[in-house]
Amino acid sequence: MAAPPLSYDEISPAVERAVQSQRALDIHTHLFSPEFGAHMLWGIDELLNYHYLIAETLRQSDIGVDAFWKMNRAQQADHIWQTLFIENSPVSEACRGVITALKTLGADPAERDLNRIREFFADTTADEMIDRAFKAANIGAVVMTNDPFDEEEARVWFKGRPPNERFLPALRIDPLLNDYEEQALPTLLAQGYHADAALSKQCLGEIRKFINDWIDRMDPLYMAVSLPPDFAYPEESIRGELIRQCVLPVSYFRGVPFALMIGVKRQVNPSLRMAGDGCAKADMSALERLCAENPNNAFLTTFLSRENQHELCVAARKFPNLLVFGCWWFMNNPSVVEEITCERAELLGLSFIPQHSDARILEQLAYKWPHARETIGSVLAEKYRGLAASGWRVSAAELERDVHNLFVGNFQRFLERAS
Ligand code: RAT
Ligand code: ZN
Repeated sequence: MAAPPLSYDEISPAVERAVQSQRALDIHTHLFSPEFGAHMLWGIDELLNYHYLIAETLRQSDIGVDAFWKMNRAQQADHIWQTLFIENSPVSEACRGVITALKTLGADPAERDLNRIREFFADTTADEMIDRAFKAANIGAVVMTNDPFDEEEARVWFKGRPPNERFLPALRIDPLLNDYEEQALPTLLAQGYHADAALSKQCLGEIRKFINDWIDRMDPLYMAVSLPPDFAYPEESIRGELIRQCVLPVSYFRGVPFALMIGVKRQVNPSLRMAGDGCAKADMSALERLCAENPNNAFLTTFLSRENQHELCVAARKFPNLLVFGCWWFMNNPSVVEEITCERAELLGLSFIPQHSDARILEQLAYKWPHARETIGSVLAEKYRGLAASGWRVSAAELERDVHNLFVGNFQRFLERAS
């Protein structure tokens, strides 16, 4: 017998329960497992030194950029804390995130005593913090961002795939597609591939082999690239050629989806280093052409500009081989997440992935997921209440099914179909 439908008043608490209790798969982060040594970032000083917070600090503090970069990590953390949390109220999303993370993980942010908070972190091992952060976020696994062009990281992979079921690989190929001659070519040569600057026929074969070899080595869930707002496709450029002749065929034959993260303007202010990137509206037709010309390829995508979000939903309606994911970076603010999630639900039903964390520092999981669940839960509750008002009542089991699909199932099915 079918489960009884929920009454109107039961809908919101039932959605809340389903959203809170569903274990998520975090499909894009910059986290690393302990096997990657110093790549794994965790602890209070790292949490404060998040590049989102560095940009905010340098707007408010009297010291200049150069003086900031001359400080050591702990001094920088002190300065960020003093500027953003003591001399001002920490209302930005990235600041509030630190507060939520501290509270969720068991430190007391209300005391405002950074040294006491440091003591709390000093008593915890990395493995314990992984357990705590994953539990606080209610996630089963995170997908890393794995760069075969990073020498130190590559060294870990050459020793063999770390057998860690909570940290899953994604093959990131930004240097290949965004800076072929300066960044990718030297690495290709150093790793023994007969590549050249002219992209000869032999070179293209070698690059396909490079991608294939790294897929063998990593067994990644997908391969990914971040792209500028002026990304065009097709295009007579190194990037255009490499996508057409190398990435798309390998992605198709190996059944490894290609993720395009579009709209980042790298280094708008280089003096801010990693905090110096910006964003702008991109041309949706590049993605539309990719999907239309390659109906048997699987594409994941997210855009960085708010101005692209509505047309992205419209594009996704046209292409079953396109799966939209997350509210990326500058989009990951409650007001924008609410707007985008609403827009997606209205145009795509439940056939999207509402969020990934993009966490760089382990403890960020303990705020990014709770914040995301809060907003996604309230948008979904409103949608189900609207349905009820129109005469359709869902059961608790149906709600759980839907939330499972959003947080895990849609991605898993997409990967299965691609493979
Ligand atoms: O969100 C971020 O931390 C950015 O710095 C980027 O790393 C971005 O998410 C990316 O994947 O390029
Ligand atoms: Zn990212």
